[in-house]
Amino acid sequence: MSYIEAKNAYAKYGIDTDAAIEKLKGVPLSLHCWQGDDVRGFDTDPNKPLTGGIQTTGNYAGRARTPEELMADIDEVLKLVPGKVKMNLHACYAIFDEENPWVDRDKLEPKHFKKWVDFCKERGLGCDFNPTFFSHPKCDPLTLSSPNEETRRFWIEHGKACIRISQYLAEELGEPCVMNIWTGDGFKDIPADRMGPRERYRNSIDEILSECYDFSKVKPCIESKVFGIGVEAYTVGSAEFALSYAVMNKDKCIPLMDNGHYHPTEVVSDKIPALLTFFPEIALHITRPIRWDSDHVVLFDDETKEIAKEIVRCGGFDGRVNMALDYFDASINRISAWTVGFRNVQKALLFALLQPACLKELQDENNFTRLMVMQEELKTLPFGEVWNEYCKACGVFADGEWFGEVEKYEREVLSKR
Ligand code: RNT
Ligand code: ZN
Repeated sequence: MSYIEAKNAYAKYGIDTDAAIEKLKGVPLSLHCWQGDDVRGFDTDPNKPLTGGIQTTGNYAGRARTPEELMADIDEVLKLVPGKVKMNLHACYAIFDEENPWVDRDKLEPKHFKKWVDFCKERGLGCDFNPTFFSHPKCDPLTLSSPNEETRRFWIEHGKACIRISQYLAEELGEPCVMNIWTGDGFKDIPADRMGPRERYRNSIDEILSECYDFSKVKPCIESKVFGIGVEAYTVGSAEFALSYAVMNKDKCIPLMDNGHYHPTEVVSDKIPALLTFFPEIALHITRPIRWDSDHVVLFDDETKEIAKEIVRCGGFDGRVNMALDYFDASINRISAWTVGFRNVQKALLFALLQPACLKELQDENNFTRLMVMQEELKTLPFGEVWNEYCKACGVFADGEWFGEVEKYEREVLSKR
């Protein structure tokens, strides 16, 4: 079937495929740099364990070990993904050299990200940012909620440094910078004090956000979590904590939901409209949890499609939803992991843009029978043709064509590392 035939098939339902393609092209999706090196970064010993309750598993060959390798790998991905890409960096990806030697996280400055700014400028990308509150000797294991004042101070200073870096990224690149605050603070076993750490966490975030920034350029987020590996009994930044913080500080920050951070029967697709009823703007980490926050590569699965539908329906394309990927698989080719996940979110968004407006009318008319029939029929319209047309419009390979490039890169570059 050709694109024209597919376009006509959709037109029968009153859906304009050309308009959907046009719309999707302009909406940014953040590409997380940490898929390329298993969340190790460049500022500490690369062989140290990943802490904070997150874990990468697998040791597929070809992990990026230096800024140059990571940038080269990202360039490969940029060739293979359609749509508007934004970079997403963690503070631990600061670049040190002779001119700017290593400093600890509390002393980081914009200049340590100058090479990333150049990288983004050359490719016309905006950039999001994250303080790194894990995998560091100063995690005791708590960070912003530590009872040790020296530890807590260190991490507050890190957070403030990251606000300044985010402001720099936003100004240099001319796109807002979403700066996400997530810590793995919590306990493996039943705590004796649940409120103390939360009060300290709140006070620490207050201090970080007292740093001067322009809220239209720097968008600090508070990401919640239910539990992590080794942090099973208690998480300081729980859902209620993070959401309450965001509600009480609406003029300074926005809530961030990661769809791996809830109980397995909860769905973020339903939480998006709930939050957007009250917040002008929210942020998302799009991932795939299997049984826990396993951070598997995002697939074109039902919940990803449902999340995309809610983003489209609730004004996500008018700047209300900041979208970012967040997963890390070290057991497969990392370029492919990045590419598959990015393409799948784009696919889900395109699929969502191809839902007809009449569905809402059917719901409002209580015509649930027809609504079900329509929703089911839409699933088998010739979506693949529209998707391939979108890839063509973005100048990237269609499905069935891009993987050869990854194999070639693996042969020529990754296998030699
Ligand atoms: C961890 C959180 C957090 C991290 C990244 C690396 O569970 O999802 O967002 O994955 O900051
Ligand atoms: Zn996340």
